[in-house]
Amino acid sequence: PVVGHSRPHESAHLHVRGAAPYTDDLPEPAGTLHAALGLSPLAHGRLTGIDVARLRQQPGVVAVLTAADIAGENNCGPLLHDDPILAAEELRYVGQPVFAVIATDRELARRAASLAKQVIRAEPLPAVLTALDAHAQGQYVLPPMHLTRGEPAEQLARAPHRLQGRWHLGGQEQFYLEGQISLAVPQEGGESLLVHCSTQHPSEMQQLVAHALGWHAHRVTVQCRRMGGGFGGKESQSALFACVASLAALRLNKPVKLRLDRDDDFLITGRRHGFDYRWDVGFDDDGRILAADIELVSNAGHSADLSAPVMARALCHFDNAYWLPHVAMLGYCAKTNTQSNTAFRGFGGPQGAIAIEMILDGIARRLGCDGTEVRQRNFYAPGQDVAPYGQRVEELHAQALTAQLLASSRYNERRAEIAAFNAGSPVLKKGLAFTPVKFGISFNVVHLNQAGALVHVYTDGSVLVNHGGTEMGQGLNTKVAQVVAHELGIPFEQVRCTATDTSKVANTSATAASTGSDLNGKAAQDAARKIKARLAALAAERFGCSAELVAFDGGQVSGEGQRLSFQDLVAQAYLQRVQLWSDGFYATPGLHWDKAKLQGHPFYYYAWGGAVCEALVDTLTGESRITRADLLHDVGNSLNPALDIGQVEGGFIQGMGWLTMEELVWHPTTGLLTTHAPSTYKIPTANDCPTELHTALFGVANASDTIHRSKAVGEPPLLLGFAALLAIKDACAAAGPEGSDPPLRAPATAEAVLDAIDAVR
Ligand code: MTE
Ligand code: LUZ
Ligand code: MOS
Repeated sequence: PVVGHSRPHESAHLHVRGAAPYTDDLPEPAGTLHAALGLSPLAHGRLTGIDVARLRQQPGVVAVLTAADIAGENNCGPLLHDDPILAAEELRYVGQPVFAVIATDRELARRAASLAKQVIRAEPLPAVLTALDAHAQGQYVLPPMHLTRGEPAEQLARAPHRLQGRWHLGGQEQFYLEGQISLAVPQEGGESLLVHCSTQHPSEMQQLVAHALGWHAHRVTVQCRRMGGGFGGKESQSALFACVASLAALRLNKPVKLRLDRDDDFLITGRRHGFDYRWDVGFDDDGRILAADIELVSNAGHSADLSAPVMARALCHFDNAYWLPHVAMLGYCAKTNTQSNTAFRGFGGPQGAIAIEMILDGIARRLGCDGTEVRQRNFYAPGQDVAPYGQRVEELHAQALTAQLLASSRYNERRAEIAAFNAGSPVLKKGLAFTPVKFGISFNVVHLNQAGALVHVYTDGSVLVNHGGTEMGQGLNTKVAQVVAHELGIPFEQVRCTATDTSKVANTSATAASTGSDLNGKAAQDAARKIKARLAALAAERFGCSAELVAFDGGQVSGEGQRLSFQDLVAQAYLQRVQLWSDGFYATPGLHWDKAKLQGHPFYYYAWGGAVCEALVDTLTGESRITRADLLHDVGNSLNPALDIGQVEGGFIQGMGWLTMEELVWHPTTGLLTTHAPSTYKIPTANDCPTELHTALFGVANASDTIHRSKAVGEPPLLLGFAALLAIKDACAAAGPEGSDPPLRAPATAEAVLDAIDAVR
């Protein structure tokens, strides 16, 4: 059996040799030109002119593109049409692309583009740089969203205890190792266009490029073999670069490549939304939440992008693993003069769920009891199992998973050991924390939950698969090939996946919401099953048995004591004129969603998890590290445990990085993002990995009929990183008097840790 077994990523041997081609590694067609973007120097302004003549005189410059040169629509926004490709009248943030220079080589293009400040003429306007300022002015990209259940105000008033708070949570840069890039190549004398694009969403790129050109979609093909990471940052925001490269390529009838420098990538594109919270929670003597009232303000940036579904997911994850009988949530997407924030692993889910974790931590400290016990008392349970948005939570794994994790991590014993350590250590303090995860799987926009695949069986018995998903390092192609090999009973090596291509499978959804293998695995299985049924019918004829008795396994096809190799059967099928290729399709069943009321059944199922982290904090310098982490995560029946463990550990470290070290700083008056390179923006390295890291898979089959009863794994483990922040907070608390609740913000940088300790000392 091929499914359920660990095997390396299908390109691992190429990755480690540096031989796997990414978009920038593709051979450049003769005559390829290079584009670079000229960026707005103002956070807000009225654009009055661009000295294009001066740009044209620069060495190597072939053409200059401005908003006026866009034949179709000047928009690359995914939902609302509020995202200009190039600024037209208004400058909206420092870093906004205003013009593109096309030159004979990349360096010359970049040199000319760097004249932006000198050639852009604009009048400055007042800028709004923080979400709270925008909120105070009532400036949003979308109308506010409400989700209410029960009678929160009445129950709050009646609650024996109240906890009120405000909290700020920073955003996060995707920091994909491969930056944004597109190579647009005119075909057939400029009648059609092939775009190689590093994107999670080839179909959307195809649509947006077609709109920008004023073309029908059938003239544009978008291809992506692999990305060097996407993490949500290439779901919508690869579009601007695909559009500029395409507009330039058609204008000049030459291939045009646009590859961003890291600093420009930071300045132009958005990232995870930072959030500001205000909460008011009522609870009983045991720490059970009776009612919660919460306001969430996200920093959307200058345009809507995906801020609406991100906020919807935040609201639908505030409950995390907990029963909230009475709750009122209000979500605002603040419009600021900064990059437009977008998808990032978890898609608002982490920003929703972390709020309840901060609240529960505060409740436990107020009551003087262990945070884990308080959490366990609040878990969804039979009879208390309906999420605020109306969906029943069907698999209640939190209790069993938590019990298993607390035992394997020796949580209770270590609590006592840490208390003893802290009692004897005035400067270095340790902290311990447990947090659970419940993450809803499916796009929270129903129609996006569909996928298609094409499976070709060649006459030598080898198989080529193409599906709508994209490979960004997560191992999707490996899993889909495993599914197809399993279905046809042939060795993994006999199956290959090819580049994602809009001319093969049409109208695909983004590879996002962790649904890649759920959707494309099922679609590919559907295609393989159709071929298998035709082959089984032929084999049944040969064997003189019924088709249901024909089995495909180990490269053999057998029935009634007779057998034939898969390859021989395929060869015979070809001669009998049996169709040896097929399409496949899948649409997730049972989903419905009322987006105005935020009620329905948005998720096919939930993925569960839990983490226990131990932190060591130097209370004099504020430095911290996670010395041990124990992760237990639910992936149903794993399709490939090695890949899944990679996703769990990678997600955890990425979540930990967000909450403990990755800090974004915009200049308070100019609005320039000052942390725009690895020199100033710190992501976790191998050295930040917990000294001791134990990872295990929960191993219970998915109750829902997913592909081989597996579960999506891409995003949920990011939320395991909450335990890192709360372990640091626990260590800070140990620096203060008994029962202190340090106001630790996230990311918990050394400065944040010192501020938190100062506040309780
Ligand atoms: N893993 C790697 N190595 N690189 C990535 O860019 N993106 C994450 C996750 N894991 C990502 C990753 C995000 S944001 C999502 S939504 C899922 O992978 C998408 O892939 P899947 O649906 O196939 O899991
Ligand atoms: N919903 C969601 C979405 O849950 N996850 C996503 O990535 C997404 N992308 C676009 C629109 N809705
Ligand atoms: Mo992932 S944020 O859904 O691309």
